[in-house]
Amino acid sequence: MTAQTTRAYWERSLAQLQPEGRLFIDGAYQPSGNGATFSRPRPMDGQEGAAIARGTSVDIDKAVKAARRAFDSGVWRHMEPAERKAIMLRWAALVREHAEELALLETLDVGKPILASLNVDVRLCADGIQYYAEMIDKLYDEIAPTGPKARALVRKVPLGVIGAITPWNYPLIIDAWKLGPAIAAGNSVVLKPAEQSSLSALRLAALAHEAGLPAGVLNVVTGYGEETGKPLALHMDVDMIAFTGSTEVGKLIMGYAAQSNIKRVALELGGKSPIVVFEDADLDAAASAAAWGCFYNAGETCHASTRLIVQRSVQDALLDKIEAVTRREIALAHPLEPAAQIGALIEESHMQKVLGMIDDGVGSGGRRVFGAERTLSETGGYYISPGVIADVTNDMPIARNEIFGPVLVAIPFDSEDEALSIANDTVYGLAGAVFTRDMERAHRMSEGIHAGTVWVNTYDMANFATPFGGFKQSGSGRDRSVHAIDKYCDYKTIWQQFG
Ligand code: TXE
Repeated sequence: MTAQTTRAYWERSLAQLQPEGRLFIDGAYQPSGNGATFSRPRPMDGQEGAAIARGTSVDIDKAVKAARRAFDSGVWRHMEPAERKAIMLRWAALVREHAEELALLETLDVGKPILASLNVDVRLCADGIQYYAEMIDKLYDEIAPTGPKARALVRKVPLGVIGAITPWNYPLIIDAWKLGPAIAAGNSVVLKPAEQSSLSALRLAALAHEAGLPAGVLNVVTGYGEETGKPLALHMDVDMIAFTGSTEVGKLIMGYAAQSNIKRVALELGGKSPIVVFEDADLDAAASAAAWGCFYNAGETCHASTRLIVQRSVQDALLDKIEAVTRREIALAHPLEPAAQIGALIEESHMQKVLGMIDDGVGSGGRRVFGAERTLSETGGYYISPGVIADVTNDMPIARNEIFGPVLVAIPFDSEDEALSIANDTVYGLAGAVFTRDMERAHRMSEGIHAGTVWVNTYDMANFATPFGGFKQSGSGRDRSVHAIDKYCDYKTIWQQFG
């Protein structure tokens, strides 16, 4: 490897980077049908970013046709499983080979620290593709119990053309969560990345092609949600939409599916995840988990630990420890600074929205314990310091709405029943955590918190073997794990009569 430890190294690498902004359809880069492009300010410094093709319904239609052709031809789904696996493994290897380039593209688009992009986002993207590659030659179909004169084969078959609509907070990781299982199962995909983060998706598709994925199996159409995501979700020849994004747009996606061809829909949406800390907990561990759980990725994480529900007797001690951990460990800096632990927010309008929510919280009786203020404005970028607002009640907007910034709210409680009821008093159900040394209480609370993932005395542990997704308005369907394959397949029964 190289001198990844200096900012100058990354500045030089960035200066040499030539991002590709055209669409990727049917195995080749191409401009949008009408030649239009768009660009946006870079989160790290507000300078104008790369020109990106501004797709429309015409481009979506072209990409869907290419995907359908590839699917119908059987060029991918009927290829020998061992060969398909080898291609996807090569793809994962190419992602690792191009790790620095992909990390720079990600940091350029999202404003996250370069070493986080490199060591977390790119790594998990490659790991995700590899995980599903390795499943390809290990999936068996079933034979149903029948009488001796007949045989019923229960085949798990790919759905066809999948539309994947992804967000900007973890573009490479979430793309891999969708593309890995969808493509491993034999489908073709049209990927519509968020307009804020197109670059890594385009490069990912080109690398897939370089690895040997046949043309048309993976297509990328960049552009705005209304202009590309909507026609994709309304398309009559798309069999499923796999979406990660806001609950608001998730509801629209369900509507589009209903208005068009009843395509399947899998949704991974917002969260307002509770982290419940009892007075008998290891407060140092709880403080570290609460701070990192909420502030990592500048709080732009759907399962961030945004509501600290803390037993009143230890509230002050815990808040002191959270402040100390944050100041000691969670350095906010320019994303090309290797020491940065968190970087910029995605765009100015989002930063203003987060600042507005903080003001509203403080104006409605919340107390700013530390941070939660605009900072580094001289860079031209969009930075908010990680911080805590205490004395919050669960009915305040700052406790109910997803902030998607580095802001933790603290809500005190007195009894276990009250803690559980506050934890579950949310429209979301993505994740949650409990900190206590009493294992019976840990068991009761982890069963009681209504969320797709509950952590006990930790936060944000994950690997590809564990499903990820939510209950309630956090969505439906699961990413990651062997189960994710299921949502990109359906069962088909074939009866054979003998004699
Ligand atoms: O999300 P959108 P935004 C939450 C978070 C954030 C808020 C808004 O609270 O502050 O959502 O973010 C595409 N038809 N999350 O506005 O709009 C869009 O182009 C079809 C949580 O960026 O939901 C992008 O590709 N597609 C979340 C994707 O939807 C449409 C991650 C997500 O964008 C569309 C991101 C339409 N009408 C935001 N409108 C998480 N679960 O992690 C937009 N899109």
